[in-house]
Amino acid sequence: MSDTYFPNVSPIAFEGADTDNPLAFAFYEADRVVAGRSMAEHFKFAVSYWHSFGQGGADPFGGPTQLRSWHEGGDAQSRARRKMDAAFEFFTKLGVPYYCFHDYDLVEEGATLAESNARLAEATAWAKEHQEDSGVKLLWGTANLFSNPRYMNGAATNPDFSVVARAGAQVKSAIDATIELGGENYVFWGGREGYISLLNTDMKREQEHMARFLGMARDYARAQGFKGCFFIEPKPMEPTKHQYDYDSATVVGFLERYGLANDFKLNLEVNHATLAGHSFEHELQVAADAGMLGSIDANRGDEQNGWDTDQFPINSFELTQAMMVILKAGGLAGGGVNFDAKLRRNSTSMDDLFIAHIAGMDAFAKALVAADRVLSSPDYQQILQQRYSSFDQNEGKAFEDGQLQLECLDELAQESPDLGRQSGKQERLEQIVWRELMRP
Ligand code: XUL
Ligand code: CO
Repeated sequence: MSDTYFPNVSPIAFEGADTDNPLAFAFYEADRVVAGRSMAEHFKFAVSYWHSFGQGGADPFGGPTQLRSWHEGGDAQSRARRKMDAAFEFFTKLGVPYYCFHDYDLVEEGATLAESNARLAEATAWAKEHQEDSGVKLLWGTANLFSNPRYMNGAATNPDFSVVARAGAQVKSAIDATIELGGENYVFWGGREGYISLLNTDMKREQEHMARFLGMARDYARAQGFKGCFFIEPKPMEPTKHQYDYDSATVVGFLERYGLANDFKLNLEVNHATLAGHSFEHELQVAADAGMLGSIDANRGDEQNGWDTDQFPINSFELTQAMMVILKAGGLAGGGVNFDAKLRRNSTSMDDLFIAHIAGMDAFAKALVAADRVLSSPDYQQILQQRYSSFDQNEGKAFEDGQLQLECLDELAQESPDLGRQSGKQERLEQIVWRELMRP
């Protein structure tokens, strides 16, 4: 293992709940079996290339603060090479099995499409070697269809066909790179796919273009032998005022409407859910109920503002409720847990990057154990079973089976005694979740 970029950090070990060592896991134990699978298998943790190795710390009022040696000196490909060496040293020391990238995280975009493609092909070859040496795998690849000014009016939904074609070329190369690296999934996040003003927007036509574009990408990848899943990552806004992939329910409807539901699932991000006015577990549940719960982008927002702050996840009470949905759904379909999270602007030291990921992995591990205990708790099961029990027999069952007409409901209501006001037991359920989380 190389020791060039993080010389003061040894491979991160599990030390147990009593550890005082910030560079050790307190709860995440890769091989520990919970609900029939190891923690490593449940989560398939991935580090995001962009937040962790890109130019970090910039905000609308000032430039980057997290200055790293791989951002400086040499030509573009030498910077890309050093960045990748640093990234794989980090993945290996942290002990994560996966990483995720956009095409132009691996390399800087060139002056022409041909130059960008050549750079990407070269970096793909380096990544392949690194993957073979380290055993780290690619959870998903994607194309950055939002940073370049050419995408200011959208990529797949741009009103100018020449931009749509350019976006297609970029997706083709990003799919090629993903396949070459054995990527298990391919992601579409449409940050510029939406509108700023309806006055200049033909929404129906743009959405049809988006569906056509996604179908073409799917057909190309399948023809190249790609067996993985395609994920759409919903987000309601930011950077565009209104994005077409608003939330889980919107995307499920879109995929079904355009015949894409067999190949596409959802990649759900915590802070995107909260921007849409939903809890994360709501978004997970909508996807799970549609059989489309594919992957998650782990992070958290800030309770006091409405931005996509992409902070590292730390709230195990909320994560427990998310893990309950994931466990009940039988796990993530093909995906994993990608830390789409960034350090705060003033967290500038190298160990901050390790600590942020370690704390996030620990928070998930604690939540998984608690979620499994809640789901197996007789009290929890009984409260839920009891709540819907009137549909398990007699007229309630006949209603579910479609055997009653509205007149029957009228008759039953006439005969029925006083209507039940059965407690929803929310506080008791929260107590169960909290106690299971606190239990050692
Ligand atoms: C942006 C976001 C993206 C996607 C990949 O909010 O989440 O980084 O995850 O394009
Ligand atoms: Co994301």
